[in-house]
Amino acid sequence: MSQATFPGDFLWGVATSAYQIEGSPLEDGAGPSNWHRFAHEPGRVLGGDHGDRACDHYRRYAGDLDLVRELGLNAYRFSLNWSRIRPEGRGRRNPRGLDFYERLIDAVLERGLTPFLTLHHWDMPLALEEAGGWTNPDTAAWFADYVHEVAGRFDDRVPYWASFNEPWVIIHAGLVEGVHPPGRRDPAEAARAAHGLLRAHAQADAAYRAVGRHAFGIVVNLEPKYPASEAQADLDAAARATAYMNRWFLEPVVHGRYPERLPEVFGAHWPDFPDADVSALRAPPDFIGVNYYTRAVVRADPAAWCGARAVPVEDALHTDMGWEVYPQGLTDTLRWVHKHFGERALYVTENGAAFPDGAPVDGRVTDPERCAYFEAHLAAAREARADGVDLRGYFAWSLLDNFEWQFGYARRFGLVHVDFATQRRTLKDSARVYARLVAEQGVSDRSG
Ligand code: IFM
Repeated sequence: MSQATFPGDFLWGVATSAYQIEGSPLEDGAGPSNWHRFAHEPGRVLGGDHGDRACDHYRRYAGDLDLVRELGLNAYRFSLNWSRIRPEGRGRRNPRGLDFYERLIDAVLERGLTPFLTLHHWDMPLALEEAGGWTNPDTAAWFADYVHEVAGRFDDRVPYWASFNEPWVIIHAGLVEGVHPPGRRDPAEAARAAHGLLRAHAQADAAYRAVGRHAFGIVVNLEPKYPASEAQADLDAAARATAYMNRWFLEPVVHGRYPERLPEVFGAHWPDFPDADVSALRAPPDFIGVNYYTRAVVRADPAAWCGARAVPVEDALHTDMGWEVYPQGLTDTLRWVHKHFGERALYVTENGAAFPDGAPVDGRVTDPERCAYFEAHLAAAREARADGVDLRGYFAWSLLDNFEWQFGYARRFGLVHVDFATQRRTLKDSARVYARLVAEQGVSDRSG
């Protein structure tokens, strides 16, 4: 890919999230989050890992942002830990939490980077989870109150605001699979919690717009579902899986309705939401952030969730997460969002791959699969733009190797290798490749 095909004001960045990199979760008056407690429960996270230290970004953020700058990028996506700002999630404020994010945002700006802020990337104040989490009807207002406060403080410096990162994962992993907090398997509770989360998005949208003047949107993880055959049963299975994973959050937010096939997925567990409650979920975002990693090929199977079973794709490269590398899926996904959810600004807010990198040798980490991954996915993004998709930015996941949730530190997604014992950072080859691909596009920073 040698020709410039992205405009000069395209955002080229890396993405991170608070619990995965910050460490120091209780520092400076912060309250515990649900993830803090969950990770400390025996058996929840591989190897008993937790985010107490993580990448120590809470202290090392300046050096980490220097790396982003050194790579020639012009944007940085990160999230706030709500529990630093409101230790109990509501009521009492903790000014030192806001001060940390002020230092962080100013450091982002000082390096000519555009801040892209996520308000909720999975870590919820523990007190709120204990009060019922997203199923508590008051949680939406508490979230909106927190959003109002941080928007009032930072909107003069932050042009991009995302309410949630991957709401589907919050609900599916937390309440269907039970592998994230609150760690239960209860489909009826999942449907109610998703509804509460969507109410929170709508209320946060209103709270933001009362004080903010910039772009407010949402970030979803999308995985195109391809039917394993043209048989009607497989086509239906793919449609159900699409409704569940790809439409569940976008349809209410953009169109004020649930996907037609969603009640079919939940069967008797689907609550009878009044029409007015569902249409009130509509809060059209200024942008949609798309997190893309892989695809699924599905076959009808009445015994499987959604009546759809993912079939393994042989002869394809798979990452350390077991995810097939399938760049065409990114083009297809961006086209699909553009077609079904309107001509609004899209950002690839996450894209990347975990591979079992070795330790640095002579200051170098060779990760050819990840280099190839980024080359192919940037080409796929370019193809979507050529088709008329209004794609305005791309963020690689992730800047640093970090705490990969239930897999702890055993899955490495970073462009930068982290030695967790010494906290030494080493650029991987993929960081240099990504930097070169971006440089070829003629990137411009905030100053020019
Ligand atoms: O690490 C996660 C991130 O927090 C959300 N999106 C997917 C990434 C890789 O699993």
